[in-house]
Amino acid sequence: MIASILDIQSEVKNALNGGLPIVALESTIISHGMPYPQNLETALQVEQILRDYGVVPATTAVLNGKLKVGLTEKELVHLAKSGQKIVKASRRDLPYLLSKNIDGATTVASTMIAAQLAGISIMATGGIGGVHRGASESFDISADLQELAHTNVAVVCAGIKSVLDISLTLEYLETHGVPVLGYKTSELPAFYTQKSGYNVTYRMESAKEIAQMLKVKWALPLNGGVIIANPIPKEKELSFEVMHKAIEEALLEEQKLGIKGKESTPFLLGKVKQLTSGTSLMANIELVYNNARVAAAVAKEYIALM
Ligand code: PSU
Ligand code: MN
Repeated sequence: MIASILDIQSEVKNALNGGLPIVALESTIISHGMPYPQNLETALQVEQILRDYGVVPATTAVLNGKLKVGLTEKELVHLAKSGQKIVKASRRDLPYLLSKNIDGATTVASTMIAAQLAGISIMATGGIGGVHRGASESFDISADLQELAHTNVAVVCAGIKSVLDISLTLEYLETHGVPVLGYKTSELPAFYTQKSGYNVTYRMESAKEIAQMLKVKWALPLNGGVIIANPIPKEKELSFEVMHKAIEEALLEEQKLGIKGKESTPFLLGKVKQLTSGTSLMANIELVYNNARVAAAVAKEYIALM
């Protein structure tokens, strides 16, 4: 049954059979996280960065009734050009979209699901979803966190965006046994900035150390994901004050407009981009590239231990 739903592209299949390193990539960031054509350029460039490191990219999406692992350039163009018209597909959306033949862009949660089904242990993204500010009223907690609680995929990201409640997100992750590793940092990065004011669970100095820890975790097996927080490069980061102001303004606007649920994250990202006159988009692109590099290194070290 699964074989008729899961569609692993031949390059990825060959890599799996040959024991080559693979990194999974999400597609909500393409359809909902960035405007066209920057989204397409970024999606293609991330794949290229992985290839330059000798790692096979596996971008995931729901297309034509299949959960696809590894996309063609044509499929990436489709996701990039269709933008918001493509359904943002998290865990709850997968069965509906797949049974109805409706295309969907995978979030971190559904990318982890696809990756685990395919046998891929590492994925890269920009930022993960988390506990939203005001969650005690709205109950808005991203399904990404539940997925991290039980699906065995390590997610390289640039930390936790301060549109979210970083403190509550870290508490949630602790409760569910999800380690938050800092790649060469003791402080959790906050997406656009290197600093957040919060500590990671453990600082790691190398991809090898991280790979060794992943191996031990899943050997036990302690099921669930791991966050590998990789700070945006110093020269690319945005000013904390400018970001703080833009985020506060975006949150106010969101409240005024009554935007909730799955529209929240794309709205906040778009608004922040508008308020920072596009510099946040440039930073977002750079941090994704940076995450691809670390994910590539971890994937190579991890496969070497298998
Ligand atoms: N953060 C970003 N850009 C994104 C997302 C998060 O900076 O595009 C996307 C990811 O796909 C993430 C999803 O998994 O938003 C989380 O959405 P929600 O909060 O609705 O679960
Ligand atoms: Mn949500």
